[in-house]
Amino acid sequence: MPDLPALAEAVINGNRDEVQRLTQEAVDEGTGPEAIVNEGLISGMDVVGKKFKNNEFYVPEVLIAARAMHAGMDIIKPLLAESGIEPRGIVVIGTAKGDLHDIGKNLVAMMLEGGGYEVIDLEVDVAPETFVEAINEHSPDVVAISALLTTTMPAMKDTIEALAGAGVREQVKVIIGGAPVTQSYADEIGADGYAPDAASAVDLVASLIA
Ligand code: B1M
Repeated sequence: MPDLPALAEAVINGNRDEVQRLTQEAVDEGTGPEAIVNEGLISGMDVVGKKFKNNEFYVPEVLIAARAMHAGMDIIKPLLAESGIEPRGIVVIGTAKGDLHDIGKNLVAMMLEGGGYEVIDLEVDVAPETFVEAINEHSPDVVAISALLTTTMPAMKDTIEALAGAGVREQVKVIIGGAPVTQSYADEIGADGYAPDAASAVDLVASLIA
């Protein structure tokens, strides 16, 4: 029997070698990739997200757990592709134009990947037209924009307007976040949602594309 609870525990503890070993063991024993992802890797990241929300875990622990989760995903990804299992959704993410802060955005991206979503990361300083191009290229369910500067928050509004101008606004849900961002700002600029932290962003995406 593959030990998927132990795999989840190894993710929570950020033990990359153990995650690799237990993932490979489960594959060798014939466990389906979906079970390994859902009952091992995602289940572990789920706990990490909850601990982060409750201030039991801080940024370094989340980054280390995400790195461990990725080590398992590297083994599973080719198998998922072969078995034709679809991701829960596709999210295009980036920081707003002019903004170079990427630590929070990376956390959100990693938690989303840990939650079973395919994430297309446009990195930092992403122009509104680049978001439009990414929608046309990847057909995502959600566009996620992060901003850490009050001066780059207006670029989130510009992005939403650019999506509308290009006729793709109705194809996607737009979520925003970052330290200076609020729910009322999201309402003001017509975003579909706001999340205060990375774990809440995963819940938000799930609720928006359910
Ligand atoms: Co900058 N910086 N910085 N900085 N920096 C801040 C943000 C600042 C608050 C510092 C300060 O003055 N006290 C201030 C902004 C003031 C403001 O506008 N209100 C500031 C400034 C002014 C600047 C520069 C202008 C400084 C200068 O050059 N004069 C400059 C701007 C560069 C640019 O972007 N164009 C600048 C540069 C930098 C560094 C490059 C040195 C570095 C960034 C390195 C990097 O990201 N690779 C940096 C850093 C590290 C910070 C602080 C110290 C930390 C930010 C961080 O990573 N936090 C920050 C001060 C502080 O916060 N103590 C500061 C940890 C991260 C996990 O949190 O990003 O909030 P956060 O993400 C959270 C949530 O917000 C949420 O989830 C995450 C985890 O739960 N979240 C989302 C984030 N994105 C989300 C998206 C979502 C949902 C949730 O959905 C889409």
